[in-house]
Amino acid sequence: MARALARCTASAPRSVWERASWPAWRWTAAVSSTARAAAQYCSHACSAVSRSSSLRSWLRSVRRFALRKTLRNIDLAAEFGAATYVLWGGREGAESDAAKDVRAALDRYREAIDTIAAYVKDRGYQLRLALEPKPNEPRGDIFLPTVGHALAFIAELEHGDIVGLNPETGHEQMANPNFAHGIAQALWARKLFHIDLNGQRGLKYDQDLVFGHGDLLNAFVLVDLLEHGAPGGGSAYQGPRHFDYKPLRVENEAGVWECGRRLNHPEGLS
Ligand SMILES: [Mn+2]
Repeated sequence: MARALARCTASAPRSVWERASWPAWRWTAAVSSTARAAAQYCSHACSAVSRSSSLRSWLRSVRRFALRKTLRNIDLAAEFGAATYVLWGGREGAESDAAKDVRAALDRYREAIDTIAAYVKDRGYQLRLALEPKPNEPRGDIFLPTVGHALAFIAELEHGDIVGLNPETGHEQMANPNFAHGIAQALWARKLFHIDLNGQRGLKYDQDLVFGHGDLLNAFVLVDLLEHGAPGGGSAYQGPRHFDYKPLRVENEAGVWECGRRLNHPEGLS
């Protein structure tokens, strides 16, 4: 089963790609410890048929292919005991403003997400879906570019009760809104299902730096918000804290794991 999951993500970018060679025990440990299944859109991102888009494709055959692949991946996520299924729509966008009818694209995406959510409910899976917004890269412009756009989209869903957000620090800061404010609004809407913490230095490509790099003051306020509910006080977030960053040590696989170990035990940094 682990090999099947590895195959599903074998075409994924960056660190997910590197995980394709993991043994079964490491897959199981990684998925269960982060309570996160491999993001389905990662598995579509490099597929030739998804070049223009997948769940929002103009071609019904591509949409059906993407949906079937996603539902198989949902089955795997449930089998691994994942609590959250992240959807990052990396290929869902455009380079030309006149190329696509955005309203039709949103109709198709709504139909796809509602179908996936209904499937999760029908099968009795204890899974929630978490959309991960990003403004651009790999597409010139990606649909649902920010936390605010995604929240507005979720409000239009039939099964929006199990659909929420997985915001990523760098993705928001690539578009320059205040990340801590966006997270506060997601909490306010009870839609913060998962969070990807990393670092970004302003308006440029997706840097995936270590959390705290870039806007350190905003990172401080964010931690205060998540852990202490500041400035109102009280615990504000009980969900997973996921560090989605590019490891600094990539000389070999051991270096990647050492980087993660030191993030969890910063007192051991030297
Ligand atoms: Mn992410």
